[in-house]
Parts: sequence; structure tokens; C-alpha cells
Amino acid sequence: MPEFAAAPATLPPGQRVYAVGDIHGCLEHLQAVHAMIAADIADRPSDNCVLIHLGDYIDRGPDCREVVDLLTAGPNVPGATVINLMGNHEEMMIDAISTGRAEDAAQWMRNGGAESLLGWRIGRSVPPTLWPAMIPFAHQRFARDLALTHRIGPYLFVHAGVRPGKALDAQTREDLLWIREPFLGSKKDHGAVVVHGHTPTQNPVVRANRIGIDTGAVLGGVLTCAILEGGRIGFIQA
Ligand SMILES: [Mn+2]
Repeated sequence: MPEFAAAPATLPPGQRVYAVGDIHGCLEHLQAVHAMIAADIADRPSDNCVLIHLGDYIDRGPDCREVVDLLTAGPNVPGATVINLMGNHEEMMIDAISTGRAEDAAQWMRNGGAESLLGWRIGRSVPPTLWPAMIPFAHQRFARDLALTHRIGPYLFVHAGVRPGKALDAQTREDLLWIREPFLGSKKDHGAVVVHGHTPTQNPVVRANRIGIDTGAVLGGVLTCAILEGGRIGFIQA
């Protein structure tokens, strides 16, 4: 059983959340974390388990297509309802294949898009205009249909964070997917404890107003899953 510590907020009784940080094509890490979550649920059954992936499934890492395949099919975690959120890398992919602007394709390439394209057998010499026809439609639809945020009780789950001082329902897509400062250093109450990825740190960060769980799996770190239950927080890492 994972070790638990005091969390910055309390979920209603019976509710358990597993939140997974930035994956970036690290299929083996993801499969290992899913197996540990499945084992935890088998060990400590609960009627209301939600598994949330915080975005950035693709780019930079080795198995981007396989990660999207796995999330499209649904992970093998019996007993959990799965929510997949959008990351800025999924947004870059969508823009690169839908706006027709060379600048959007270039932006994606600057941020590790080539590794994703290789997963779809799209070499560096293939022009961006051909990408939409070569990426499986199910994968394009998966990326487009991702939610920006998910709220459970006192927690808001989102890829990057929120703009401090702005109401949660007035946040921009840009901030939710991309923000670093002034969110990371802010001590303000955001109206919910924000559970996010996007900015890698060696260890998970737990503060009064936010929980950061991007531990840089693609940079040689581990993939982190935060477990929230009652007033406690625990971690699974692989
Ligand atoms: Mn990100």
C-alpha cells in the first residue's frame, strides 16, 4: 500500500482520484503505473475511483503512437473511470494538422513533434500538408476531444495551471495549457487546489494551492501518479 501524507484539501468520503503526470511517449512507464494503480484498486477496492491523465501524451519520447493507442482503447485499470485532459503538446499537434499554417507545423517540430510523426511512420521529408491524411483519424479525434479541465470536489485538474487572480471559469485555453509563472510561485487561493503537470521537477510538489506531478519521465525521471483520498495524498511512481 502506498504511503500517505496530509493533502491540501479533502475529498468527499468514498471518492478516490489517481492523477498521472506528463507521459511524452513513455509507454513502459505508463504501463507500469497503470499496473500499480490496478493493483492498488484490487488491494483496496473503492466504488468511486477516477483515473485522470493530465495531458502531454506525445512528443519527445520513444512510443508516442503506442501511448495514444493505449489511451484511445482505454487503459487496463478495472474499476476506474478514465478522464483524459489535453496538454499543450496535443494542442500543438492539432494546430499543426488543422490550421494549414507553416508556422504551426514548425512550432510543433521545435517541441518534439518529429518523434510523434515517426511513430505514425511520417518521415522528416513529408510536407505538413500530408500529415492529416497519414495520422489515424481515431488519434486525431482523440486529441481534439480532450477536455481542458476536470473538477472533483476541492480539486481542479488541468495540464499547466491557472492564471492567479482570475476566476476559474474565466481562464483562457492558453493559460490552462501553457502557464508557468506567475502560477507556480503564486500563494493565492485559486478557488480550488490545482493538480497539474507541464513543469518538470525532480519530486512532486505539494503546496496549499497546487500539486505539481510532472516528474520528467521523458527526461530520465519517473512517471508520477498522485492518489487523492479523503484528506490524504499518496504517490505511485515508475
Ligand atoms: Mn506541457
